[in-house]
Amino acid sequence: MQEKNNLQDMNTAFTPITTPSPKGEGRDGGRIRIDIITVLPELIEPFTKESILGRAQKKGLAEIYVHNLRDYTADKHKRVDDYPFGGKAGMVIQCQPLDACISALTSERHYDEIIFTAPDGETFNQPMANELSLKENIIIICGHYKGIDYRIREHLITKEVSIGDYVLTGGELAAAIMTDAIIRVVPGVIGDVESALSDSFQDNLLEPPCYTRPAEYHPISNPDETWSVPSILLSGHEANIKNWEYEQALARTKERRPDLLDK
Ligand code: 6GU
Repeated sequence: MQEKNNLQDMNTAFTPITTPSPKGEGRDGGRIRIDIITVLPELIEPFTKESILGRAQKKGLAEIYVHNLRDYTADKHKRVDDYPFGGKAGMVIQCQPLDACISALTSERHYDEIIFTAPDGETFNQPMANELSLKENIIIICGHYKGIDYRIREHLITKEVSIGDYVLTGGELAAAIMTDAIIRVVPGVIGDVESALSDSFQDNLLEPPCYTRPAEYHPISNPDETWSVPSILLSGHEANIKNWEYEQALARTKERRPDLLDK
């Protein structure tokens, strides 16, 4: 499949050593499945049904399931957390419901990655999204409260991921961001393959500016003024346009994110 090859090239180009399927697992053209485990399914479920993620599922390119951790607790009051040993503040999610939920999933199919969202994880970026998009089945566990019992992290989690250097109240937004970034690079999800491949960060260059009609716009605050689209974009000269866009991308990257050019 042509698109698949493009994606693999992309991964090879931007991940130092890319072995998408080190043990022969991973996806071979089929759909990607992401299972999200959370105590707040109502926060994340609507997001997975809308827009590009919703369409990817309708097209059969992805499956996203959201599991309520509370459905897996053995506690008669449906509790999933308890006080931390050692007298610290906050609550900790217990082993039992997490073990039960993960076991229920892994008894049905092999998972390539069992991810835990946490501020102390490896920082999520485009190469990680590309790599995860090649997997077949992924679990993402949303962290909450003070955290989860560390034994789950030691024994069941295969990857710990943070989305940046700030602390969120829970891992749901992180899971949503990761799911979005992973699914959108699955071949066929974005109509125009080019558009996923040419994004900022795929080539370590920020995007050039873009414009749409009308070519001349008169702002409401001063209708005598004219905001014009750069004339080169109207020239119809494809090579010159490509060259201009590249120059713009390079200049914007130098100005805003010089660190990307050192990579
Ligand atoms: Cl993955 N979780 C939480 N709680 N905070 C974060 C994060 C994740 N990534 C950055 N901050």
